[in-house]
Parts: sequence; C-alpha cells; structure tokens
Amino acid sequence: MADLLRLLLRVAEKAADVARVCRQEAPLFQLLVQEKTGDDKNKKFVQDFKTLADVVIQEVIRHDVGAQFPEMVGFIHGEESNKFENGLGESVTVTVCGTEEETATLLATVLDGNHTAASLLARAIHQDPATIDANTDGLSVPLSPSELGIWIDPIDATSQYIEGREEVLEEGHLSPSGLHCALVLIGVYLRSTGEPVMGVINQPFNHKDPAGGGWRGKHFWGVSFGNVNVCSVSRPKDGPAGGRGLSAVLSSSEKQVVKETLTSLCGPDKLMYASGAGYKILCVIQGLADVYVLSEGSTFKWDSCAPHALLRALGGGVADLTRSLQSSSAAQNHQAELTYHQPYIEAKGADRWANHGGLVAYRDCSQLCSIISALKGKL
Ligand code: 2IP
Ligand code: CA
Repeated sequence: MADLLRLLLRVAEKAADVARVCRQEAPLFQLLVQEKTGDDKNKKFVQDFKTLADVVIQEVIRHDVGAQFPEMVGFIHGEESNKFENGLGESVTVTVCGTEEETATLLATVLDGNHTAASLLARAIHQDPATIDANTDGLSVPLSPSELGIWIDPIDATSQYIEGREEVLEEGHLSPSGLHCALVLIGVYLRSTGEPVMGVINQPFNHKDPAGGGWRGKHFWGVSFGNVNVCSVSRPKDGPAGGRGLSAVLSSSEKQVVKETLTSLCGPDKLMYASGAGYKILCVIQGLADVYVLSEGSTFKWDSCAPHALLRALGGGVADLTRSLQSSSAAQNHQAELTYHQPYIEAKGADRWANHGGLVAYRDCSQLCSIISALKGKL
C-alpha cells in the first residue's frame, strides 16, 4: 500500500503539472478558453479542448498506475471517456504512448493538426514530476493491489479551472471560488465492500511562487483500513467540545429549505458557500467547515472517493443524506456511508455512478447527528 500511495502522489503531481501547463502555455490556454462560435460550433470537432485536457490527465494516471500495478488494470475508472472524434470524423482513442513523439502524433489527430499544442501537451505528459516528499515510512496495510479499485477525477471544479480567477488564500479561511477550488482527485476503494481506503488530493493552484516561478501546488493524502488511520492533515484541535457552533459549507445552488434549516442550526455566520464538490470536502478535512451538506444527487463516485478516505482516516466520513434521514437511530448511521464498488442499476450512463441520495461530509459523528436531526422531515 505504501508503494501505491507513493505512486499516486507522483502521478497526481504529474497531472497537476499538465493542468498548470494547459493554463501557462499560450497555444494551450487559447484552446482552453475558446468559445466555439459560428461555423466552428457545428464543426465535427465535437469535443472541447477542456474535455481533452481532462482526458489526457486521466489517461496519464491510468497509464502509470496500470504500468506499475497490472493487477489494477480494468479497475481504474474515471469521469471521462477517452474516445474522441476529430474534424475528419475519425474516431481516436486518446492514450499515453511509449514515447513523447508518438503521444504528440496521436494528440495532433484529435487537435485537428495543431502540432504546437499537441507537442506541448505531450511534453508535459512525459515529463518526470518533482519528487513528492511524503512521510510514508513504516506505513503497512495488509491489502494487495488485486483487492483494490480506483476512481479518478482529473480536474474537479472544471468551471473554476477554466475561469481561472486568482485568489490569495488566507490561512484558516475558506475561499468560495477561484483556481484553488480545482483539484486532482484519486481515490482507492476495496473491491469487495466498496469502502474508500486511500485518497490523494492535489491542489495544482495553491499559491504563487514568490520568486515569480508561477503556480505551486499542495497535496493531501490519507489511508484508512482496519486500525491503520493516517492522514497528512492533522485533526483540528478545537473539536465540538471546544464550544464552537457548528459550521457548514454548501453549494450556492443548494435548496432554500436546506439553507434556512442550517442557518437556524449554525447561525448565519457559520454557513458558507464554495465551488467544487472535492474542494468542499477538503474544507471539512482541513477544519475550515465542520460539515458539507448536499441534498441533490449531483456528485459522483469520482468526486467523493478520495476526500472520503481522508475523512475516514480522521475519524469522520461521508454519509448518504437520504439514507441517513431514513434511518431510525443514530447508531445505524455508519451503514449510510457512501460506497464505491456498485453502480446504481436503475440509472443510465454516468448517472449510474452518481451519489444519488445527496451527502453529508463530516469529521465528527455527533455533528453528523445534529445535521440529520435538523433536516429530518424537511426534505
Ligand atoms: C463538479 C464540480 C462542481 C460541483 C459538482 C461536481 O465536478 O465539483 O463544482 O458543483 O457537484 O460534480 P458545486 O460547485 O455546485 O458543488 P466537475 O467540475 O468535475 O464537473
Ligand atoms: Ca468532478
């Protein structure tokens, strides 16, 4: 497991590099923010570049994990499909090839012959990322890669990534929107039970290098299985016993009844809004909010798997909101924890992997109970 964790930290850093390059290199950035207009809109180059950037990042992760752990091939899932159609109506499967040149040639076919963009992207894909310094010494978990599956969200909060607003993060404060909400999420789950056991989160745009070297990222990780619970983020000291009121983070598009109920429970000052499903769970992990409540089925397994593993390592979790509201006792709440191995068979396409019942992300079970009691009968 320590080997897998080190690899995931490395590939997440490579993915973050690709995400940064797409914004830093002018020929790629132009494609990223390009709005298709007029004839161009109807052209058969159906996919937007932003989707291609997502797919490229996802395939880098899939390729590197599959190369080191062949037992996991077939169990590495992501948000995007890697099949594209180019301007000539040809179907192209985007993969990472053996050499940078081969990858550039393949990408040029999807980018309708834009060799400059294809070469820049291929260079980022084949570059070795900086070594990640994570203290994983002594980490031993009795699990083998053949028991595990992976969920990848190449870029969560894509809209913030494209918009690209630069905010200066204030220590200890949540910042509702901007580039820092964009996250690379890699979650590992147990194939037999679906429980999340490892998570790596990379925030490609955490701060600007003071020496003018562009954006620097930050990574977070956690492992939770049996009695091994290790997280790179320490549990905030002033827990609920410290007498603070409960604080919650929501999507700005949350239902009015949830906003009102939580305003009464937490007080208006303790109710916050932020973009990105992954970023909102990261806020709970970091103690910037106590809970994240979502009443809609608008997140997916790839959004929640990685940060869920970190929350478990801290003694918390992510529960299905609908199921928690139905359960009669607080003790049953742990049965409502989200799992990652089974599709929702009544749905089609990506919806099969939606977190249909909404969710509550929490660090502390008593706070989960307060939220569930407050919302009972309201939804
Ligand atoms: C999205 C993204 C959105 C979020 C939505 C996710 O993923 O994180 O920001 O909505 O649930 O599925 P909101 O910000 O309202 O919480 P992606 O950007 O990968 O599509
Ligand atoms: Ca997402």
